[in-house]
Amino acid sequence: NLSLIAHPALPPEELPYCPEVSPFLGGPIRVTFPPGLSLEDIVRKNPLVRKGGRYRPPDCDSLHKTAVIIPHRNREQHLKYLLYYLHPFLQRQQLSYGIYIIHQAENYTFNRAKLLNIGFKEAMKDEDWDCMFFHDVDLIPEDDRNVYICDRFPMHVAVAMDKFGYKLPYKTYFGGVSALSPEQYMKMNGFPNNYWGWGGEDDDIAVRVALSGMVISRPSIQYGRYRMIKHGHDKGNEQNPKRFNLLAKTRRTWKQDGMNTLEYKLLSKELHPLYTNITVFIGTEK
Ligand code: BGN
Repeated sequence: NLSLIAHPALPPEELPYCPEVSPFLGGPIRVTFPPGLSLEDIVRKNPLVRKGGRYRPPDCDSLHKTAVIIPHRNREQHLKYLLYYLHPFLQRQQLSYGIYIIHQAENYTFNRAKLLNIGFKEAMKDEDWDCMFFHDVDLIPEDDRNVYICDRFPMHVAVAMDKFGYKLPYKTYFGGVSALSPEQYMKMNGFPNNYWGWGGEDDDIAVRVALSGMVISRPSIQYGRYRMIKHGHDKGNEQNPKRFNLLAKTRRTWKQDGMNTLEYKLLSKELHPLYTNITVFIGTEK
């Protein structure tokens, strides 16, 4: 019996394509934070996830290859809950995917956008991903019809967050979760490297989308729903007082700052059971 012996080790080329719409989608997700959850529990619940947090559907060839890039420092609890929800969510969507944690070493000021640039670069060394999801660690998606695939234009995905009353806080908001194809990403020279601390880098990214001749695409407000995990103030991520000035100059700076000027020191790349952990030294503000 061919199907018995050949399954599930069939190479993807020999499997039928996955359907346009996954039959496993369940719609709304009730998000809670079970106490005592461990990474081992999550590993046990996701037997098909391979080393480095990689997955492909066992019985069909996925039409999509998505990398999820998560900037990180000192948020282990948040990461655990995100992984707990994200792995089954992406599997129900029948995606081929990989999850990358980009960990900023040392205690200098945090730089979210630069970590995202590094995540893009490192993930593309592994695989020819067709879509990158740039994902804050404290946002849990609440509906699996919010499919993690790219669109014709850079997509702002976290359009309905609980903390903003499930609507956009303002029209050009681009924070939380966004998704770009490698082509879209390179067209805007990636993200800025010079926003140290909290705020403004997402607005800069939105400006870059426009300056590079694109527009923002968004999922439906019914699907792009997120629950934010409550947290106190992060040390080392104070509000950036320069953000207003930086943002006023984006038009003049975006071509000179971004993927073409990205510098960092790769300290380690480890394949954990649920994610690839990339630890980098990114220096500090000059
Ligand atoms: C905005 C921040 C964003 C942040 C949202 C939501 C700035 C720049 C001011 C010109 N932008 O105000 O970075 O994601 O609030 O919290 O601070």
